[in-house]
Amino acid sequence: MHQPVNIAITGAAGQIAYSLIFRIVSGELLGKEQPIHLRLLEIPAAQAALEGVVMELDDCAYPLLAQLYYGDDMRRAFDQVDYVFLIGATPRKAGMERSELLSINAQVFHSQGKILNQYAHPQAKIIVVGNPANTNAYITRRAAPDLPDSCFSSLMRLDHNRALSIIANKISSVQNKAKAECQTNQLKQMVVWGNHSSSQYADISYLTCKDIPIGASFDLDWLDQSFVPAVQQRGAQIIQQRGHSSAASAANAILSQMYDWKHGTKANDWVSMGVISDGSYDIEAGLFYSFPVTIEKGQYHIVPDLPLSTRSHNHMQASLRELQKERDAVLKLKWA
Ligand code: NAX
Repeated sequence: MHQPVNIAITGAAGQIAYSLIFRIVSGELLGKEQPIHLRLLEIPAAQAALEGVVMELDDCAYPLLAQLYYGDDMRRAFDQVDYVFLIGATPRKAGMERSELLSINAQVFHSQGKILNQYAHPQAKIIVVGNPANTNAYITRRAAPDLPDSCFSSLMRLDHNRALSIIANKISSVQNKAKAECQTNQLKQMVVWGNHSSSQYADISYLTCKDIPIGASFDLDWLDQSFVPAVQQRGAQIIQQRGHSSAASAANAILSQMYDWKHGTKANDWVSMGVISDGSYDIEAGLFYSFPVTIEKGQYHIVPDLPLSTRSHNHMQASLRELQKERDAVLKLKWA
């Protein structure tokens, strides 16, 4: 058995956390030999629901759960924390302006960033999930100046997975073959650029299937009129069907993003991840933007020098402009 690691999850009584916590504690993220000190953070109003989640955790009798804190104390939750999942956020309510939501959640992530700065392990891996995820990551990072950029990411893996699945289905339907003929894990080098919003751009320019380039085989009209909007609108479509936003698929994406961040990306492949821009691809440095990244020894690197078509560049700049607007709006807030 290894030394225990500290894992914190905010929004722990929410629907995504309910699909995530049990998978982590069962060993799916760090293996069956890795004991876990788990910290579950919630607002005071959700403590009763959180206790219910904890009762269920007890009932699983997980051998890897070596220690558990649950409550509303950020300092206890983030003390020497190694892996952080910032999921908790205020949802948008009927009649609420997007700017109002941005302002409420900005304050949440600003205060969490400050406490992480003081208490987290200096090499912690922090994934921001609560929306608007990229701007919340920007705020969290800004409030934690003593932690390196490399500690922070925002969740873009759900969008990446959605894009893979749509393409796998498309290939299977065009070839009129069983889905097994094109598994998502045979597709490599998918990119979703930009913001986790409807301005994001799913890009198949570099896509390979069984290591053979296939990007050029898709019809541009289909890409522009069907594929790109389908990925952008998938979240809204799920809300319409289910009456709730994506939860199991979001938890699955969070687990995959952290898993790859810890264990590394596969040969000849990359993943889409919201990371701080270094100015690559004409994206303003300092903003959290989804790039293709490779990961080695726990460190991510933006894939350099991919050729960009004018079409791609235009899409990417549109998403950048949206992120700049969000950033400008939160920087106008008093506390920023
Ligand atoms: P839920 O409303 O089910 O759960 C959110 C939980 O967060 C609630 O229990 C609430 O009490 C708690 N919370 C609120 N403020 C908190 C704070 N300051 N500290 C700790 N906990 C706090 O939402 P859920 O469906 O779990 O979604 C959570 C967030 O993920 C939302 O902001 C949602 O928009 C966002 N998503 C982001 C995705 C991404 O790809 N980046 C995809 C999935 C999801 O839509």
